Amino acid sequence: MSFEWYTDFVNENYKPKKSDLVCQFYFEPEKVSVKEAAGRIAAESSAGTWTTLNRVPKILKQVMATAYDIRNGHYVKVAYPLELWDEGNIPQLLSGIAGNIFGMKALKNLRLLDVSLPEIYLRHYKGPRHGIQGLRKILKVKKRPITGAVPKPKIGFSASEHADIAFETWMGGFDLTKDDENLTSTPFNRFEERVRLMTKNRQKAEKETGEKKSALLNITGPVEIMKKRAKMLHDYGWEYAMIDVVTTGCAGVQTMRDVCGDYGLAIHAHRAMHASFDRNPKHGITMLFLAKVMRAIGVDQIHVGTVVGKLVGTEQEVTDIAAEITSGKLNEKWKGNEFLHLAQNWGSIKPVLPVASGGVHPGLVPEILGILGTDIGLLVSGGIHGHPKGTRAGAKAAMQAIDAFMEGHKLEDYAKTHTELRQALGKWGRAHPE
Ligand code: CAP
Ligand code: MG
Repeated sequence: MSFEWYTDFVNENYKPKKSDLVCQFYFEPEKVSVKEAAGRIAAESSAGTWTTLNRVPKILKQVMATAYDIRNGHYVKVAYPLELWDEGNIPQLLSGIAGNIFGMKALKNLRLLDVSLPEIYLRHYKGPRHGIQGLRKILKVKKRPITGAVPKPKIGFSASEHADIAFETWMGGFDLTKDDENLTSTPFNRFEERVRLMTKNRQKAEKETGEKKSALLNITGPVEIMKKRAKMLHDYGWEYAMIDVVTTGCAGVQTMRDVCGDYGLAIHAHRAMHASFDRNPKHGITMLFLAKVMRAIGVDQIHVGTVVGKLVGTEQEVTDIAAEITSGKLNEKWKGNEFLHLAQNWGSIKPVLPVASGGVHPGLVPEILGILGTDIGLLVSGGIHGHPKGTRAGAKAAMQAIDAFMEGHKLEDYAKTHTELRQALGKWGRAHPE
């Protein structure tokens, strides 16, 4: 049974205002018409509900979203008036455009593909504190990918073992070491002790290599704890803080953008739990959308995928996310009937460094850099610690693979004169860990 006013939220020829925030959805109606399904999406994510009402606000028309540009019976844009939004409040935005609508019985599937944030809305967000150029300045790395590694296995080492593995990673030529997403402060590896020991080992590695070294130490936790941990990182001279941005939630990340910003700390965004809502191609929220929200909030680097490694993400998805977080301006893009992204003008919001990680080893470096370019962060973790000669040799092998790519050499040729790389190829070849 169709309900009276859902289709009041549909105007197929609507021309969005400059101040409208626009979302692109994919949807599959269940027992209602395409038009009514589109109307329900716009209504239930703005001012509507399932029945007519006796009393409505005077400004109702001003706060009603409009569904328009319906394509192939499955794609619809929804334009949201600016009046709907609490400036600078991402949780409120998500409660609107990514809230109840995913649970409507009238839809078999619903996927939020992308959002276009108007300048007048975006101006309430800080964006990255440092951005790509700022990170390169911190690490004194001009052109090649910024490299990093997580001690593996991901958890179980004591703070001093962790700091020793970090030292080996730095001595192998890497810029960064990183805590794993599930390592914060455990009985066998307390955050505070880890920070102290890492600080000592960093100084030693910088002295011995003459290179700048840093680390992505995981401060994830309740906000007050994150604030304390960020202060400690600042007090011990670190340049980054790592946050599991999905499990922390946007409110926590927004608060920590302010706190870390005041300390001059760059934010490394790990996206653990993202695949629980972005993997199903017909339902949920895309990683592209999540990455855009995190750019607006202001993380400095975020995981985007590798295409060829152990975790999901097609070449189209991964390269579109990378383009979205690094570009100043993008135009709307469809590939045939397939929607890719909405137009977006990022204005003065800095670019975010795309991070490729997950099953990476030296043999995969040419493919990944071939797909994503070299202006990325490259995390090679199991892929260095699993090297036949250990962590330091593994890091050297990965750096050699990067040099080979930067200088235009074929990996196998370069390996003839570079032992560690030859040993790595001996173990993994160019295998795609799946
Ligand atoms: C990679 C990793 C990262 C994933 C995250 C892991 O380790 O530390 O958390 O890359 O996924 O725990 O699996 P390996 P994504 O290099 O040893 O595989 O980058 O897709 O967000
Ligand atoms: Mg991990």
